Amino acid sequence: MPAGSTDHDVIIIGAGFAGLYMLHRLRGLGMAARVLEAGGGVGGTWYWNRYPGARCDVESLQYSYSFADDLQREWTWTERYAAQPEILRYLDYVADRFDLRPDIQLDTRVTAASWDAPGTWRVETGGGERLSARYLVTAVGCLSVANLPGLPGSFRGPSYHTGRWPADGVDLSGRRVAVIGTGSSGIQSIPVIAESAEHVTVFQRTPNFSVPARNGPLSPEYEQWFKANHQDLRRQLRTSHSGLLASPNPDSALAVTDEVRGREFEARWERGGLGFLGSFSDLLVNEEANRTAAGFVHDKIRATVRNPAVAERLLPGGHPIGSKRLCVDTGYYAAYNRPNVTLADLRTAPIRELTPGGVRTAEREHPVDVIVYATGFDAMTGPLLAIDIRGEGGLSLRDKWRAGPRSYLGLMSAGFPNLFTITGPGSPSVLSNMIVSIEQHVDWIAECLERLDGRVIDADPQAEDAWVEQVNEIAKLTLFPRADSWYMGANIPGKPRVFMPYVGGVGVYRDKCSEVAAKDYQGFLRS
Ligand code: N01
Repeated sequence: MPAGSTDHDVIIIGAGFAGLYMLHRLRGLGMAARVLEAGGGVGGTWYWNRYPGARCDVESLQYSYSFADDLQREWTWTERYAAQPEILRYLDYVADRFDLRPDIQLDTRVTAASWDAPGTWRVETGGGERLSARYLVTAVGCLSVANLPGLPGSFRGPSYHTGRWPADGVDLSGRRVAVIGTGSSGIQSIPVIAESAEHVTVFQRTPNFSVPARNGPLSPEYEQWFKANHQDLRRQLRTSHSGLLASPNPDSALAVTDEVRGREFEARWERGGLGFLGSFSDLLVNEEANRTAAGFVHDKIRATVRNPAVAERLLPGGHPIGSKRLCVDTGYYAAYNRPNVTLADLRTAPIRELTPGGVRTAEREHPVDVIVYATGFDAMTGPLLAIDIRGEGGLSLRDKWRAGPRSYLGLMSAGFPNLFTITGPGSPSVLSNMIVSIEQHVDWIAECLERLDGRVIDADPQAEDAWVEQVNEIAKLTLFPRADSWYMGANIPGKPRVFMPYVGGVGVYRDKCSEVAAKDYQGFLRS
């Protein structure tokens, strides 16, 4: 299809896993696509999150593209869980391997996009460039807008957010470091920073559940087996609940004896990783079942942390395990046995202000040289709403989503024709192996564009309403809404409290999307 009166057929925003694959697929269809990327390189989340200890919590062989047999044969991962530099090398390799770079424009932040009827998206960049395309695809990631808490006072030393870590690294050796936040980023970075820092003070507002990764070198035998069975394993990932090979146990935690339950938890704790939540089928839907898993982790924390008072302060209590993203760590709890790690519990002594030389809580001043903000992201909607997106009749996405995101299948939002949102709110996205979800969305969008053959598509508002209701209804059947999590928008002051991802599972969701396409895009309007 020729670009016609627009500069490009498609503009893709973002050059992470999603944007790179989208570009590759569109090239295969003969479409003229341009990727606009804010960063100075490709990689998306893996370009920005370079903090010490940054590592994927999904196993490397599963957290990789499946679309090209050659690619998966050629690439060798070194560890069970890949560290950030290795994933970034992989994405750079992919960009070169498929010759994607000529169509990727780096250092280009999209600031606005508006629909110009009957069929053009007009896109503006921070550098003042104006581009147009018939279709717009966002590949902006779910966790790419950093949340900085804006504490009162001022600190004279350097401070860094984990998700905006300087590309040339930061030398923290011999420094007194404050780490604010104990989500996945804090929990991964604290033990690594503690190895070289003079002192680490951890400012914890909410204790989090974490399970051991049991990371290590990837065994050549396992890799060979995975590659030999690539097709079948990838099919299993695509049809599973979470996009992971986690072998979920179909039994209820309450239907077995204490001994059997303990053995199952222990086996999964020893194996390491997110599969712990698959110990029993009802951990995320039944509070009593959930408490058994939480109690098991509490015992592990008590057994690991030598100072009983510190151990008690590390016990997560206010939310069911798994209702906030489960953390996967290497040596997190044991780090509190080090003489150079101190826990500052913000529940008993909140942060009052930053001082020139440190952080003052209600209790005392903690002198530090560097502050690391591991304070998370304005998740899921943040990256989309950071762009001033305007659809039919100037409708602003910020206005439409004021009370929470509304989309059909997480793929399109009614009133914003020809705009596709890869892993948008209302799709499994962050509750799944992101690569499985990204590939599914990219394939669905590519097929849709091919079949549209230049026509305009929009979500039917009725189909959207029904989908939003379904997303909410399924979430209510689970324990997820019980937590003040970023899934709920609860970490950002003023953000509407709505459970944003689709919790029904990637297999069920994939079937639904395929069925919609097979029924001639049921629930979408074309003109
Ligand atoms: O962010 P978070 P993250 N004062 O929002 C605290 C993915 N990820 O960057 O819970 C003091 O989870 C906040 O406290 P509270 C993964 O999906 C993946 O760690 O709001 N503290 C919390 O402890 C993950 O879930 C990997 O009370 C403040 C922390 O900061 C997601 O990214 C690695 C505060 C933020 O935790 C986000 O993780 C890393 C304040 N004013 C991340 N404001 C992988 O392994 C916030 N906090 C792939």
